[in-house]
Amino acid sequence: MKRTCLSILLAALSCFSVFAQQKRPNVIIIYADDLGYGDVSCYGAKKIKTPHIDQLAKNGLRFTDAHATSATCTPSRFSILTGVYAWRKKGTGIAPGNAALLIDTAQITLAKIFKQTGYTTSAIGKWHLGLGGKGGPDWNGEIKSGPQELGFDKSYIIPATLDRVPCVIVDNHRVENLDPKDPITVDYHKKTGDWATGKEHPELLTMKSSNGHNNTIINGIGRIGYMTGGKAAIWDDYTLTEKLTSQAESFIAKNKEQPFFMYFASPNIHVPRTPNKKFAGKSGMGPRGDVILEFDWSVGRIMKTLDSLGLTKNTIIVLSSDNGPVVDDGYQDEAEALLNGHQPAGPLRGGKYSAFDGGTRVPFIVSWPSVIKKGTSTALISQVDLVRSFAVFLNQQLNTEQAYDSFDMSSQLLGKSTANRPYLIEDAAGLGIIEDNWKYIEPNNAAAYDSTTKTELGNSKEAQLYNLSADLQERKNLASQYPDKVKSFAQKLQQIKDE
Ligand code: NG6
Ligand code: CA
Repeated sequence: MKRTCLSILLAALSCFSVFAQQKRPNVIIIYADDLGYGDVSCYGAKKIKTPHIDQLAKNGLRFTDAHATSATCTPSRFSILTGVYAWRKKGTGIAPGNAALLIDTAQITLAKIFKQTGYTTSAIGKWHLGLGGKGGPDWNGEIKSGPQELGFDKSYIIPATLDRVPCVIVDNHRVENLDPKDPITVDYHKKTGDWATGKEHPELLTMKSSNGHNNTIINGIGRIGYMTGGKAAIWDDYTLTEKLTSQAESFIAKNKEQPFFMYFASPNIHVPRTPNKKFAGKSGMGPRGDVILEFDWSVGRIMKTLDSLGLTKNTIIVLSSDNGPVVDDGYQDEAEALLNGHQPAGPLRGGKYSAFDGGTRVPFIVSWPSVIKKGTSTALISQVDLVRSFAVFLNQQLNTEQAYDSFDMSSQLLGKSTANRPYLIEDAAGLGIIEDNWKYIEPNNAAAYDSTTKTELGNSKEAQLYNLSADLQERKNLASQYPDKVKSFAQKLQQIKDE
């Protein structure tokens, strides 16, 4: 379903009046990694306090039914930046650290929308969308294509995840602090060089694996993938958040006079969880809780920077997460033992990797103090909608082929409407679709339960149908009672896949 020209025109006109009155707002997306619906206090967490995120919510709009497009990272990031579902393109699952760039540089992106309108744009933090052309990046040369070829004027990124090699920062097109005499080699199939692996030398580990994570040891932590070289370029796990946050602060300060767009993708709260000493032991929930505090702190730092520069009122902040929560994601960090009754997915079933709502329904807060009325919004909305919504907001024309899956939800983002998205797709092992508070999960052969992460994955060989208004927990499969609904959902899903 595509939006009509009329609706685009109307929305553009309504936003134009907002613009006419003031300078174009700065826009910051703060994107957490694996932060669950129940992990922050403004979404009901009782065992942990996230004062800065809560303050953002208090002065902004807190969405209760907002979704990442996928229950894992790479596909959600693909969608938030392109407005297209990742499952339409092969090879967009969780990417290895040496993957080639997954987004076509000809594609429209969120960054391009802003850049074309004269914004200065940056990507800071976790990337995990591949880098370089076919064959992957040249870590020792110019790393191209990447964020800068997708509309970001500046990028300062970790290539993949905290647990994937290479554990280095890529500053624009180059690895930061790389000594040319000590080149980097990365391999995801076999050992390269003589650096110890977790498998061979578990005695060298400061954080033990609970599953996988037994390839090259970097800073005492076994990672996924093998690397050697680039010693001077290797990040420090315990100060990485601080470093990335400082970059974000500098970018804001440098661009205080002109509109800017910043995609700040925090590596928190993904594994390995290595809180700075300021937060270690502070949550009482072990490293997982401590890195939630660290994430909240970095949100606070960004808010304080805006405040000190007088930018708070005219800056839109969108805070969300790339997928739902996971407790044990492959390291022995006591996350489970120290949960103390905390429910990372809040009232939802499942979590990261899951087709149940815990997989994709995530915190989503929008704040723009000079314009958006504070409150909560029940609107069903997807992160894939940001591209078209901001295009409308900035009066940019997109044809229907661009940002294909993105709907204009600008009125909902501005708090002027709580109308639901007509339907919403969730991507885990199979696809799910939500419409009018009914949810259908297509039958698939994947496991129903993952014993390593202890996640209810929501997969079944049978069709599943849930009434989310009466059964938020997705416990009662009503498929056999409503065969017509199942049929029409299955048809609709097929039609969307075929589009
Ligand atoms: C899994 C990893 C997990 C995490 C995930 C990606 C193992 C056993 N598990 O394969 O630790 O890295 O991939 O997470 O290796 S994501 O948030 O980037 O999608
Ligand atoms: Ca993630």
